Amino acid sequence: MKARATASPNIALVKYWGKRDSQLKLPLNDSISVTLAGDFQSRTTVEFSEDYAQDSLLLDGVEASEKEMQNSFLVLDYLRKLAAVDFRASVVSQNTFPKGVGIASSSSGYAALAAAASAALGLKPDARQLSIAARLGSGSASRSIIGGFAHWKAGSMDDGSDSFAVQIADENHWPELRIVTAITSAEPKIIGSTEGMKRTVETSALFRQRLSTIPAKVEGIRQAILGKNMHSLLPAVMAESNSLHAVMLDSWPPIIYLNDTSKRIIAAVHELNDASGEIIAGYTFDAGPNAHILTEQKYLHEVEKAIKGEGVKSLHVSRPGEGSRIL
Ligand code: 2P0
Repeated sequence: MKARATASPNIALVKYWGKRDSQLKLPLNDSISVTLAGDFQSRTTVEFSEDYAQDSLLLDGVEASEKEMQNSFLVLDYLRKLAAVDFRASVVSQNTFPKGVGIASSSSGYAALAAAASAALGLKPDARQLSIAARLGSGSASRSIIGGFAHWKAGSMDDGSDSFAVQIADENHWPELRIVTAITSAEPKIIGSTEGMKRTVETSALFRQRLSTIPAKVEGIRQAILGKNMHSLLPAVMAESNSLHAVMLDSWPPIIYLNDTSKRIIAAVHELNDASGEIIAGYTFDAGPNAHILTEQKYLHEVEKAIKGEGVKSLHVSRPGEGSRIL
């Protein structure tokens, strides 16, 4: 009972930040993302056996932390119940991310785990079930099951059965789209996402206001993706990223992920758009200082030139990619 799967990270265009159930990782709002192709992948092998006394998890050759074990256990147990078996699992996961790039691997990691474990158990889950299983490991992993553009619906059920990601458009829908990741720091996070979003929900008054803006943003960004409309997508994506970092700053104690280079990139993108007389680039930042800049292939050179410079350690170019798959 052994299988191997791969999944890639996704970049949120409408952000997930705040839970209504921390155990089941149910979000307070819908989110939208693009799954990346290329360099960044998690490859995971899962083997179930009656010989194993307990679950074990090796990440890039290192034994997983207690937190990672707990989250993986939630994924494995959900699938064991579906398959009606009680075997323990050995999980070995490797990231193909270039070393020290400071890219979070939880979205790809738990998506690959859910896909490999389902296959090892002989399950044939649909995308909904796979997305739910991945979500139990890490919220954002629910979206890495899906190729191209994903919409994770928050749902309203207490058991999370209606909280999963669906596809807006596949990875071939917008072949000219590029996501340029500018690495500005490879330092570990000052505060993890799980803790950070909890702090925001508990202390930020601005967060309530943010939630009220999400439904219109989700619809606007969904339509912009379907219409491949850079001019409506990019301003909405930048404003959404700024809204996320505003509620982080409004938390107490404040959460500040952006560094001076991140802020310089924000200014450089606005200057580039002003100088071009149209919107050709749009930034978005997650729980860290690295920038993800959306553009199209024909503007790639200009965008790279504009954001390169002091503090940018490396640039990685991706395009929309496939969802999780069995190897
Ligand atoms: C996102 N982030 O939508 C947002 C934007 C970070 C900022 O999803 O607690 O690692 O494991 O569910 O999925 C990071 O949160 O958090 C995240 P948990 P996760 O991509």
